[in-house]
Amino acid sequence: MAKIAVSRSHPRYLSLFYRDMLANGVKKGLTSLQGLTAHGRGEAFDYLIGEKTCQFALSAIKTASAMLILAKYPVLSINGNTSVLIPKEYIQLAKLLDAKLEINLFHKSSVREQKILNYFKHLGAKEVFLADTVQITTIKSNRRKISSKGQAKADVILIPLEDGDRTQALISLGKKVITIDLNPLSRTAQKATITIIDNIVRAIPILVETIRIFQHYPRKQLLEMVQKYDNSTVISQALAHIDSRLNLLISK
Ligand code: PTJ
Repeated sequence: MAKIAVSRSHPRYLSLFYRDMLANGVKKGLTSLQGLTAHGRGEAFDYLIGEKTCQFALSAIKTASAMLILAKYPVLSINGNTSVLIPKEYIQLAKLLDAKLEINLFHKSSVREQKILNYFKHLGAKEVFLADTVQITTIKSNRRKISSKGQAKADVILIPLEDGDRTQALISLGKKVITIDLNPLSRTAQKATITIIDNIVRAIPILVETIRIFQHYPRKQLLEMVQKYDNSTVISQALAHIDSRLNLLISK
């Protein structure tokens, strides 16, 4: 990736850093132009949340870790934004879980698909699947295309940064979907089995560390965590957190 030209002393350094990363991603043909506006929507929600990993996100991350460890065939979905924001940590996660990596683009482009695949291989990913002949017939967009070796066979799928109808369609097919989305109101956030309401750049490293610890836990304990989890509570807690932050600011 190109060097990021932002001074570390800038009060919004991290925000500018990730914007630059995505802008470089567009220049390299990895991220879609639309990915920049999608990131802006995420940033707006990050402001409302307070730009930190909250308790509701940690609770979702813990359950997601348990679910991914218990999964028989976990698949991690990659799009143009995730491919530049946290590629190394994503590959690390796949190795840790022995999970499959699959590229699923919303804005159709076989050239971009191939560039993301090459980039992941260059960073050390062994195998990366592309969408092939399998289609989820209930979906109209490009998200209907999945891999016969990846999501078609998966029992648990991580689908971050997506406000779409794929999550509901995959759940209707009997699969479990974990998402990471700063917007608790997005369709994917609302429909997923587990919604991690946090910035992907903060959430994935915590997910990796939690999985490292939970891998030593007994299966029964992990199963209990998954059974006890209620996603609607987590979404309500995120909305209540935003509401109380705004009320506090209004009363100041
Ligand atoms: O590379 P492609 O063609 O697959 O396109 C990727 C995007 C992200 C452009 C595409 O999937 C898209 O249009 O996404 P949406 O439907 O806008 O959904 C993206 C969701 O991710 C929104 O709900 C954002 O709030 C959220 N989001 C954006 N940046 C982050 C984020 N959530 C967590 N961390 C972020 N950094």
